[in-house]
Amino acid sequence: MPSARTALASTTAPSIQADDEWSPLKAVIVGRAGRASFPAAHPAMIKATMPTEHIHRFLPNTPFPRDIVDRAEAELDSLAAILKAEGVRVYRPLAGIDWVAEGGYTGAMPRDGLISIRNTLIEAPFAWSCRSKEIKIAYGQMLRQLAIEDENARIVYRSAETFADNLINESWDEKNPWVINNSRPAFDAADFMRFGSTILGQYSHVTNQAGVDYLRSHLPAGYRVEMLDVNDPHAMHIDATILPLRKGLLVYHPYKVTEEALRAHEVLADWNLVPFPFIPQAPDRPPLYMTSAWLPLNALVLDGERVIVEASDKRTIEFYEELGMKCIKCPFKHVNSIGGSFHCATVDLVRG
Ligand code: ABU
Repeated sequence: MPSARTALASTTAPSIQADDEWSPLKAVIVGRAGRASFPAAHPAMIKATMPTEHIHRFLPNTPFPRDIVDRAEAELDSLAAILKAEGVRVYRPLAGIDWVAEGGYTGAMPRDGLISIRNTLIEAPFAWSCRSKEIKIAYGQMLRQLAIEDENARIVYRSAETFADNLINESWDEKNPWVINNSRPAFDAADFMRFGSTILGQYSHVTNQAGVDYLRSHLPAGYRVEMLDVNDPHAMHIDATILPLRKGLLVYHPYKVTEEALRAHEVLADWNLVPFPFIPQAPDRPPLYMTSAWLPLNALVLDGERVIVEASDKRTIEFYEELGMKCIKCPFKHVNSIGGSFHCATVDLVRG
């Protein structure tokens, strides 16, 4: 049986209270890989979003290589230890889940499935049906605990309407750029970034208009979603496209978004917007099965002064240090291999 390990409750601290990406991180979820499996989403969804050279691997009952998953699990444990040492309260999901048997993916990428906005934690209505049980299975016990710890915490679970599965856009082409239609709400939480009362998002192969409307309908009062103009024909997740390092300073992927598009949003109008200065190189191994090489932008900011980065990535460390950040180094290449980096592998619960 999987075992649960959650942080001990504090009777006074909030369990959910965060609405930006840079205020001091006080409590965070760090994922666990479990027996992670290539997600067997609809082939058209895989083709639209995954690296061409790995598309053939995304079949049912296909675990990621055991050595990669074991190392990814150890890297996630190291990240959790680093965060605890930095004074952050860390929550972990159930351990040892067999995602191959579940027909699922992994518990290592909670950012895709959960977004915190003030005291509200919203479960994403995943477009990929193979991910539909991910939060319930790995995080259900934790979410119940968070609600018990803090009577002001509000958790929005997926509604029944979001489980219908006729999302494939059969006429996907240049005029209809997304592989999903608008037949039910769909979004991945990682298609949104929080800037206080403004949340910037993108439409993508996993986020449709009904999903954006659904998110809007569950926001606390005073919060709004604005959609960013992004140039990414394979769009899936905005968290390797823009990275706010602190209030007033944002790094962006210069091939996917322009300074003009960013500055069109009032919340960024007077920010220092800095293009990432070089094309990141994928490591020789392990393979990046599910992402581009732009994971240096998928960093986790602790407080506008400290940021967690891949330990071996000297060029990114130098760049972020030039921008005044202290880089905390953590090896994470095996987590990268199965789907993302520090931002993907975490959900900030309390900041400020
Ligand atoms: N989930 C972040 C991955 C983004 C990218 O592949 O660039």
